[in-house]
Amino acid sequence: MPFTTDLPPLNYIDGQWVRPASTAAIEMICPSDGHVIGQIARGGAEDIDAAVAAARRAFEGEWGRTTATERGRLLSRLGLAILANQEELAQLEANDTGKPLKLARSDVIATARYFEYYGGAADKLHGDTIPFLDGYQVMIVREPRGVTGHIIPWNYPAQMFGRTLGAALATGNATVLKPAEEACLSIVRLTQLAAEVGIPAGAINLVTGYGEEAGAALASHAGIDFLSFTGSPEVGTLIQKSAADNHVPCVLELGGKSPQLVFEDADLDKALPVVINAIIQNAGQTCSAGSRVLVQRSIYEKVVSALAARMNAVRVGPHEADLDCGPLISKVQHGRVMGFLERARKDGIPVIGEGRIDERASKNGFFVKPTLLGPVPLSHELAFEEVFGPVLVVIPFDDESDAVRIANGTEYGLIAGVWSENGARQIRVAKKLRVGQVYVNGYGAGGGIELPFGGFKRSGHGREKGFEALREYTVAKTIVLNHG
Ligand code: TXE
Repeated sequence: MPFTTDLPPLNYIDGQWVRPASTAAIEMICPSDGHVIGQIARGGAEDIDAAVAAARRAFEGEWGRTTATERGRLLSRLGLAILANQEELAQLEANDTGKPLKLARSDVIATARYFEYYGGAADKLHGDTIPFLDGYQVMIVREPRGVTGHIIPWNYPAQMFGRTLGAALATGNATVLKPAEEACLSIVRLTQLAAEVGIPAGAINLVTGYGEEAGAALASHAGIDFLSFTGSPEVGTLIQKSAADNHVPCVLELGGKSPQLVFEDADLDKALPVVINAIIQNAGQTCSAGSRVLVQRSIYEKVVSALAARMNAVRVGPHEADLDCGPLISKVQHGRVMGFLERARKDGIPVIGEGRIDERASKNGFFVKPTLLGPVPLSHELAFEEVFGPVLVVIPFDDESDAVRIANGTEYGLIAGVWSENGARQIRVAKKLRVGQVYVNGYGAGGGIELPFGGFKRSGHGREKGFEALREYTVAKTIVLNHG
């Protein structure tokens, strides 16, 4: 019996589950075999208007009057409710995204962690005082931004819900969320849980639908005070332009072409399994996927043959088979990744390792063989374009400065991994990389709720996760008191 869900194709606005103005629905497809697993509402501009108005009322009403401690308690309760329903959420997530069940399960635990973390952090953000003129007391208080809009992608729907709403709600904002049309059923369920634990009406408003409809309406809405977007650089540019029209600040997280630098003094036994995992996790559909491996020329042959052996052992299959990799999210993304591989073949880029698609994989699923290619010249698109699939490219380098130059040589700058046993080199290189996170002798694709995360250059700006996100979702107000 194929998995289906009876979650209703409704939006959640002002504490009520409501039909979209258009009454239309979008079918949700399981990427493992193409069957329809459920429906979501096809929300549009009218629904976004209603959601923004509800958020404003909540911000000026009951939700706006909650104390930080009360908000923290509600978020902690949501974390516990997620853990109590973790298997149901994981099944929903795996069927909706095609990711292996074990990954869906750890994603759900990470989602709970976001609410645990921000539940605990809610009353720990405090202001400051500044020494000023005689007879004056100056206070800096941190206030919520107000109504925040959130547009998020399909690669980690549940985690994205936790990441973007955890910090916004902890700091007292009222939110409007537009998840991705490709996968967001877990988010519908998480919103139900948020209502069940008592998060007041209007604090979370959910409008599902297409990016060009509901998403564009939210991004250009004059009634919001802040926007958070995770997705492609192309749409990120549109979002920033819309935000600028309304003088609304935004945080953008736009993916990357993250390098993993392997120096000749690296511990290869430690490094190589991590290097491969950093690209096959979630079938490479991770903003921080380690998609370029930069290898010092003196160890190039040794590293490439060891990486090829590991890539050849990677197994791909449907989510329920729980292998190393699942399918890609959609036919569109499948076509996009296959296009990169096809062009690389025509351009004569050698394939040096290739994973295997399991016999249980349906012909209707969006499967791609994880592929290792190299050496890839710096001028080739595979050396600088985000593929967003399980495609790892190898690029040789001569010395430390060459490695840093190549690592920084794309328009992206999200995260990086440095593999070396030389302490001075570790810190020298980490400081020179123009990225938001550097892992030394490790790689943290997608992990680290506590760690500020965000990019340089085309990878976006602003920071999500960790305590830094609490600052992002608040503004400093200066109060000058004349007691002279
Ligand atoms: O992203 P989109 P797509 C990259 C990755 C991938 C490529 C395309 O390289 O191959 O983007 O993926 C909403 N106004 N990343 O097409 O379109 C959309 O509904 C407002 C990296 O899925 O950017 C969804 O909710 N909103 C990435 C969200 O934007 C709009 C994760 C992301 O969709 C809109 C995903 C519009 N005009 C893709 N158009 C990462 N940083 O992790 C779309 N949306």
